[in-house]
Parts: sequence; structure tokens; C-alpha cells
Amino acid sequence: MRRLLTVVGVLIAILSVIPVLKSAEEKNSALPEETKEQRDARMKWWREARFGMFIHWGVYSVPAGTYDGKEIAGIGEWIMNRGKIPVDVYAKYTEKFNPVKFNADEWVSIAKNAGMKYIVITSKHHDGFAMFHSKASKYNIYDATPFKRDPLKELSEACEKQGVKLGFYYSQAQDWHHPGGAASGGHWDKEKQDGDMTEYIKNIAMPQVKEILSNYGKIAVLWWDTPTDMTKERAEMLLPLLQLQPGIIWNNRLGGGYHGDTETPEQFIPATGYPGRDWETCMTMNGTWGYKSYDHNWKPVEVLLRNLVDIASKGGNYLLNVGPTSEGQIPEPSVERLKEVGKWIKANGDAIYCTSASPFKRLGWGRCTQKPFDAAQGRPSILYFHVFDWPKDGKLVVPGLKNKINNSYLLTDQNKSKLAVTPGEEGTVVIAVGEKAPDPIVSVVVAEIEGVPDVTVPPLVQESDGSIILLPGDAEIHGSAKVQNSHGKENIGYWTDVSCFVTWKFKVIKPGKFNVEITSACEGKGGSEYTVSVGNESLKGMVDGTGKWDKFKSKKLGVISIPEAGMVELVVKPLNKKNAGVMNLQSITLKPCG
Ligand code: FHN
Repeated sequence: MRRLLTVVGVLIAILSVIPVLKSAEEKNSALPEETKEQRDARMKWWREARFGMFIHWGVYSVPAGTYDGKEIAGIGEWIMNRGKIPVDVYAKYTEKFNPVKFNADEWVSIAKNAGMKYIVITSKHHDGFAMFHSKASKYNIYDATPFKRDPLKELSEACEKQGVKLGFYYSQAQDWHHPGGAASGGHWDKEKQDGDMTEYIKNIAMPQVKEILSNYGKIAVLWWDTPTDMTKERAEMLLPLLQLQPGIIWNNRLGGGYHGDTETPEQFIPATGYPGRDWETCMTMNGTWGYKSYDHNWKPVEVLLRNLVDIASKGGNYLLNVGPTSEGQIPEPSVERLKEVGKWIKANGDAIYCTSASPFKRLGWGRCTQKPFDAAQGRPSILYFHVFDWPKDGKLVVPGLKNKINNSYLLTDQNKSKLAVTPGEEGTVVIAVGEKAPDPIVSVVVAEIEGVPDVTVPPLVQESDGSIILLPGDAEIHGSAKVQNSHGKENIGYWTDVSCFVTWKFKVIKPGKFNVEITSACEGKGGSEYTVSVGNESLKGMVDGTGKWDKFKSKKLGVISIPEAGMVELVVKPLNKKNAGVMNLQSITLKPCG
């Protein structure tokens, strides 16, 4: 009897597994559906992390930006494409790729000490060279170099040991080495590169993605890139492989109409984030992703830190790149900067991790992040004010906050000494923060508030020098034009309809005469006419051709007079249209001139 029960039990177990396997096969074209709760649970660590390290490391670190004695323009990892280096010539660099100074533990520590919670490393970039021991192609760091080690294995072990999440970048479409791989701008070594892309996906991309998702423990992120020629069918050959890593997060660059989990703005911070979508800005620390020996254009710590804060204040993550050398070292200028960022994070991490986007539309002196009330943790509702420009008079003016501030203190003050909070002019709240900024780059003031943040948008006002800066985010668009981001430059675009016009309302405290300056771009010759008016005064302008829709130029339009203090409306109205669009309008500035 007992034996019978065992057999029945085994049969039930087998039968219960079959439908799962079958449905997984049948759903070959997509991933299993998930509820919002399941998705939130999957995204939780990533949303809390806010800061990660991107690593672009490959055989391109050997030429390091120079080919045939010439410095090749552009980003380092593109040297093969930009220099039109023949496949066999480029492949020779593998013989010199021996990164004996590579130390996975050290890299992970650098990231961890900088406050980065995850790492995403190039497992294969567009040059087709695998940075892991691949069985699918001998063109990999283990088989094709004197190094004979698998750095991704070592990194996965170091990440596991140090509690840092690991993700892989994989160039699924562009592959300039294997036949059939796509190449932006077309193949230049046709004999070696031409081939069937679907076969390439089948023989190289699929098996390699399977390898990276099977042989390196828990993989947190798959970062696809440049979906050149990726059809839906090709994307669907790769997509099911993600099931090898339940819980994995993947970005929006697979192609074939798939949007993935995350938006990935590159080298810019979107003005308002991506409401309703998770997003991550990836950025270089100098001007290249992959190592270039002569790129010394390092961003200062101030820029990196304020970027991190700015991104967090808009609800996104910051994936900051390092490009290690062919010896296996993260360049010293990157290490130094990351150390500095780490020092700040150590003291101010509470205002970054597990926070969400600012409830304020704009804060002249800096940014804000927030954390909700949490009864279980005994935490009140908190606003973190990240102050870039510390007030000289020691009074931090918070505009439009309706909630009561129950307690306020400097985040780095161990004693949490209470700061005085008083009502200011016109619905503002003033926090007495003292005259000395605790940090020269970003100082954090904590405000524990009553209830869920409730903020009104205060009117735009003149700057302290009396000028007025009108930006797309504050404009009201009457018609079909819309705010867009062209390589980091926010502007009003898609202005194809001449009946569409744009207005700004702002408050003038110091009236007078103002020089009006407009910053716009227009592909082609330009020539469209428009007016800029305030009250009864009007200036006429003509759009200049700048060659490209994202090449912005400023020009003076003339002088306009605003005789009285109070609320004022400025209107920009096209009169005709000589191009596909009127213009891309980046800003209008009014500067006092008498
Ligand atoms: O072509 C790549 C580039 O080399 C780099 O990897 C970046 C990182 O986001 N992605 C592509 C350009 O969008």
C-alpha cells in the first residue's frame, strides 16, 4: 500500500510539472505574465538602489583609441567601426590583451565603497569579443588571449561575496566579428562580416546569452544594446532565455517592439523623468565608455554627485561608467572620483537610497527626494532637501509646501539639532539652516512632515539679478507641439502647426526694460517668422537655420518693456512656417537693461 501511495505521489508530482513546462514552451514569444505586485516585488531592489556601476571593458582597451598611428575620433569601444579596421587585423589585438592586474574583488570594492549597489559589465560589446569563457565562439577572453581566465566568473564570485548585484550587458544585434552580425553604417569587411542575421542570432547570440544566464550564478540585470535590424522574430528568439534567471530586470534596448523593464536615457537626465516607467541614466565619467588613453576630460566630483542627486530627485537610477585599461585596472581618475562620491554617500545615503521623486516641480537652490511614512519602521513622512546653493543668509526658503514641518535637522548632524521653521512670504516656509554649508557640493536638510507631501507650484519669479529664464518645462503649449529632449537639451519641438503657440506666466518684482534673447534650433534654412509679446509690446523674429534640430543657437531679439510689477504673460506665436517645423525652442531669457 505504502509503495502504491509513493508511485501515485510521484505520478502526481510529474503531472503537476508538465503543464508548467508546456506552457513555458507555448509562450515562446513572450515572458510569463505577472501582476503589478509581482512586478513591484521584482523591481524592488533596483528601485531602492539608485546607483550602479557600468563597466565597458573589452579588447578595445588595447588600441585605447589609436589605430595605425592615428587617434580615432569618437568613443573608444567603437574604434573597430570608426577606424574601419578589418576583422582579422582587429582580432590581433587579442594577442596583446593580458589584463594581469585585474582583481575582481578590488573592482567590486571600488563600486561598493562608492555606494553603488549593482554592477553592469559588458559581456560582449559590438566588436563581438566575449569577455567570458564561451563555448559558442572561440573569440573570447579565455580562448583567444594569453590571459586564460574568465573575468566574469571572478566578478560574479566577488559580487556574491561582497553583496553587490551583478548584471550583464550583451550586444545582441551589432557584432562586427561574427558573420551576419549587424553593424551601424554597414559592414566594411564584407567577406568576413556579411551573413544571415537570423543565423547569427541562432548560432552566436542565443547560445551566448544562454551561457551568461546559466554559468554565473544569480544575474540581476540583462542590458541589451543598439537593436540594429532586430525584428520581432529575432527578439523573440532571445526573450525566452530570460526565464533562466527568474527575477531578472532587462532594459528597453532589445528591439522588435519590446520595451523591457527600464528606460535608458544615455548621457542625459530627462527633465521630468519617465512618469510611470522605471528609468536609469547611463553616463560616462569622461568622454568615452571604453578606455581611451588620451581622454582626460574627466567630469568633476561636483558634476557626478549633483547628477546622482538630480536623477534620484526625478525617480531614476544613475549607472555611472568606468572603462578599465587593457591591464585590468580602473583608471585612477575614476577611482579618485568614486572615492569622493562614496564619502558623500556614506554621510548622506539616507537621502538617496529607497527614496522617490521630488514632489516639487522646481527648487531654485537644489533638489528634493522623499520617503513615505512607515509605521513599521517608526519613520515619519520625510523630505530631503539637497541644497546645491546654500543660502548666504542661512535661511532656506521652501516654496509651496502645504504640510506642517514637525522637525527639521541637517542630515550630517549626529545630534539632529532642531532647526527653526517659520512661515515666510507668500506661502513659503523658511528653515534656519545656518550660514555655513555642511558640504561644499550638496548639503542635505531633513524635514519630517505631517502627512503625504502636498505642494503647490509657485509662480515663476525673477532671479536675484532681475532676469527671467523661461524654459520648456514651465511653458503652457496651446496646440500640438510638445516638450522633448534632444541629447540632453530640453526644448519645445514637433511645432508643425502654425496655429500652435506657447505662453509663460511669471511674476515681475522689479519692472523695467529687458533684453530678450531666444535660443532655438532649426534644420535647413529657417526663415519662419514669429512674434514674442508681453502685454502691448511685441517683437518680431525670424528663425535662423542652425543645420540640425538639436543644434541650438542664441540670438538677441530686441528690448521689451514691462512697466509694472505683478503677474505677466509672454506669448510666442508663429506667423508662418518655412520648414517642416517652426523651430525647436529651448529658452527665452529676459535680462534687465534699464
Ligand atoms: O553603442 C553603444 C555604446 O558603445 C555604449 O555601449 C552605450 C552605452 O549605453 N550604448 C551604445 C550607444 O547607445
